[in-house]
Amino acid sequence: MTDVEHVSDPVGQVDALVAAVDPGLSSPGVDNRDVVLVTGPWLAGSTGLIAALRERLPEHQFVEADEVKAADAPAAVVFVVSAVAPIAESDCALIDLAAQHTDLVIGAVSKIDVHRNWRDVLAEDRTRLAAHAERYRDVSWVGVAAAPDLGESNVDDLVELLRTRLADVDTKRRNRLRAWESRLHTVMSRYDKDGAGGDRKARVTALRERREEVLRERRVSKSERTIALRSQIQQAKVQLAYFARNRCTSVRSELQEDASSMTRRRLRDFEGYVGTRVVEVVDEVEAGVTKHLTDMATELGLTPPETPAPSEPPAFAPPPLKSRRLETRLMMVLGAGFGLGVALGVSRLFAGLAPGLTIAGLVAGGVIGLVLTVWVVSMRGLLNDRVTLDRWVGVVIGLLQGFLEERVATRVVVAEAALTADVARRDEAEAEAATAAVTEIDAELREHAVATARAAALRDRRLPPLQKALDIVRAELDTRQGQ
Ligand SMILES: Nc1nc2c(ncn2[C@@H]2O[C@H](COP(=O)(O)OP(=O)(O)O)[C@@H](O)[C@H]2O)c(=O)[nH]1
Ligand SMILES: [Mg+2]
Repeated sequence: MTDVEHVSDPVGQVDALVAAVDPGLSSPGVDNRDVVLVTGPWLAGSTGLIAALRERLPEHQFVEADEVKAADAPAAVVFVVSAVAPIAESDCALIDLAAQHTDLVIGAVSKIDVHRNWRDVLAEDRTRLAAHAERYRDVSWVGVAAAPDLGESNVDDLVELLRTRLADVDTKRRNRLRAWESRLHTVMSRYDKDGAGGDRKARVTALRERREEVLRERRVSKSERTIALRSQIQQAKVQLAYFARNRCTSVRSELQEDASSMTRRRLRDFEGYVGTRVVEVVDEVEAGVTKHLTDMATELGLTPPETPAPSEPPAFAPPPLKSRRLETRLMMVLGAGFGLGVALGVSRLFAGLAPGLTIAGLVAGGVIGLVLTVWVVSMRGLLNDRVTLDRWVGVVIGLLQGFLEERVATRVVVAEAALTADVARRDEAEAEAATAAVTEIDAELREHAVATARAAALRDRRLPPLQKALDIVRAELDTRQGQ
């Protein structure tokens, strides 16, 4: 490569250097713009400095940061920082961004008219920026006062520096090298990142967690529902049996009370009345069982079991009131004896008191004896009926209780079967949904793994030439510095 070539087309020369390593690397992908970018942190004095520079160097174009695009490569970057304090790490990051595609960077410490110690600040800025990155080791720093509070502006040093550096042919070459360096660096780190699956890592982790969660949820909900159903069924058994017994006890005492105050007139209707009450209690218990089972199913998120057809209430024999003929006869005999005794007693009493009234006494004694006999016999009969009814009520309710307990047990067993089947159905549906979700997750995980492996292969293939090109660019930048 001759010097003539080098001077006439420094950009093409640098590009050729890189393309020699890999013909695919034809351009660093930047727009060379013949402008000077003047930028810096907020209020450092860029706008003021640009105004002063435009006046002093009309042959050059000066722009602020908002006038350059990301792919633009300015010919030079003037980084303005106030002399009020040394730069911070955030300022260095700003320089990195501004000088991404440009090698020529000049540091300008502004407002030196008001900050007497600006030289110390400048020295500190130089040290800090050099420490931030190797490439800034040889950055030139100058002090400026573009818009001083008093007197003339002072940008002479900067103007002088810009004039010589922009006229230097080597500047273009170095700028191009710098553009290549950052381009190669960016491409390499992208290959690196893709190959390591960095972008996918968060998604892959999220997918793995979701997969675990789906499986765990499934396990938990399955066993939870089964356990809950079992315990609810046990409770239903106990509570409903107690409910049925309780109803029987209260209806028994109600009916027995009725029986104990039974009158002869109500005697005939009593059997029918007991029959009605029995049917009512059966209906009540059936309704109670239905409600309990329905509530239970709803609470467990299951379909309530079907209500079976109502069953026939238990049949019972009528009260044994008529089979008392023998006893009645005996009572008649005893009553007659008792009546005769009373009649004799009364007639004697009359005879003793007034002998003239013996006949009347006999008649009166006979009448009283007869009345008493009839009364005693009928009282005895009623009392006997009451006792019979009381016992009969006990038997009927005993039958009813047995019937209800069996009915409750049967219904709970039937409901348990239906609900268990429902749980199984739901479990199966959930298992299917979970399997589908896991399959989908696995497919995506596989996709990521394949894509990452592909990116890693690409990285392994692409990195060596890129690294070689980068080494060459860096070597160029290092050895020909300051030419
Ligand atoms: N004393 C002094 N003040 C300056 C100087 N340059 C700019 N300033 C003041 O600093 C402030 C910010 O200036 P400006 O150029 O707008 O800064 P920008 O935000 O970086 O564009 C303004 O109040 C200016 O008057 C300077 O050289 N000396
Ligand atoms: Mg401004």
